Amino acid sequence: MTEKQIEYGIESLNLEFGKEIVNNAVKAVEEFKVEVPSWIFGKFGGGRFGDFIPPGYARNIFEKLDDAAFVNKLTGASEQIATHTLWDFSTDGLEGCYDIAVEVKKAAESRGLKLGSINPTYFLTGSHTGSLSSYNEKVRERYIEQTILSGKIADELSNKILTLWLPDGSNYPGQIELDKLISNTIDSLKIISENVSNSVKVLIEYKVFEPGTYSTVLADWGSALMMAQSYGPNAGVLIDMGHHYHSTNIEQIVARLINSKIHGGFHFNTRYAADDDHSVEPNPEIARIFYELVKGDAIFGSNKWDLMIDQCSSRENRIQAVIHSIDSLQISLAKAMLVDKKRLMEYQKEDSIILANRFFNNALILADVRPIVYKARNNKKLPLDPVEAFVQSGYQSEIEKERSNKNLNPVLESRS
Ligand code: RM4
Ligand code: MN
Ligand code: MN
Repeated sequence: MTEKQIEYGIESLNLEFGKEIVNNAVKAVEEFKVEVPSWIFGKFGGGRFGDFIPPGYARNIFEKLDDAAFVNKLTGASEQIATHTLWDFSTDGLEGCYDIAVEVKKAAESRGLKLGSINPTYFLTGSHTGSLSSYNEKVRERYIEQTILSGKIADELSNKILTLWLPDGSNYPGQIELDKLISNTIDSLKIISENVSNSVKVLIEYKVFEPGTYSTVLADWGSALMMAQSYGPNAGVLIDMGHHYHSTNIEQIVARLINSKIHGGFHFNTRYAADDDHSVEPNPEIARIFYELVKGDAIFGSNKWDLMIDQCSSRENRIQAVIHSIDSLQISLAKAMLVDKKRLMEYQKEDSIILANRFFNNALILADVRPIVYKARNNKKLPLDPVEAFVQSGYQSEIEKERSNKNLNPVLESRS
């Protein structure tokens, strides 16, 4: 879009939605921040793509920080980077190390970044019997210890948010008592809450399935909430887009948690691809989720949720993929900002179902909000199209060259 097109676009949106609403949408996009995951930049590949390894992948946390800093430079929206304890703060993938986290914090700051949410890693070597739910006490102890350390890192070095995702569950009916897995998890969380500072917010993630599983311990938002309640008042629920049945109404879960004043967080990725594989695309569902987040004051306000991109697909260019996600989130936010709630409520009061639906979708689906997003970027002197700016920058060929030459300490090589 040219400057002229942006201005005409804004004028036409002003005429349709009102100047104030459009201005607020521009401001919201300018201020919007989302965390990016360190693991998107790493090797994380394999699966059905065989041994495909993304060219120029970051080999350790410091190279991941370099990539994240470049993404932030182009988008101005992602100064916080989420980390995984055993991928990013460990020399052996078995134990976390506080001193490495201190070093990583410094390295992040020197690149204009901050550490975001800290994710204890429950799914690497030794997790085949689960983590916090394991019937093997030694295994439970090991993961409890890692979580307490992650809590300390969150408290002292990051944004004081600890996000827990457990792969725990069972593969066959009868393999293990379902209620035992639940009570083991509750017991582990109690020990963790006694040893993690109250200033740390703990967000518990759920996932309805894992390939090959018969049961997952934390299958849905209700299970996550139960666990959060057993942890204490600092805990809440973390929604991950890709962790649901296709038919789940995710925006309703957002509304429910906000309405009940439960601490919340959101991992953005794609719905149709199971799990956290793909980039966020601008679509009606994401726009509706943003409508709930905006309405509930969860993006900027006092009830701020922890918003993070969680994706790790390996076939596409991963830096482009994460920038694409940020772009899609900004578009969805702009759409949500266009809904005039007062007028919508009038239709609702009159029980004009179709009119309410058309009015809602006019903003969330039909409006072309690119002029809003571009104007926000213009105001911040950022490239209008950050994916294109990445392509033009030559960064990809630079990292491909540099990262194939340098000798790295194999211990610090990304294990992702
Ligand atoms: C899990 C979950 C977690 C993420 C890991 C990598 O499926 O979504 O949030 O940290 O993947
Ligand atoms: Mn997630
Ligand atoms: Mn996931």
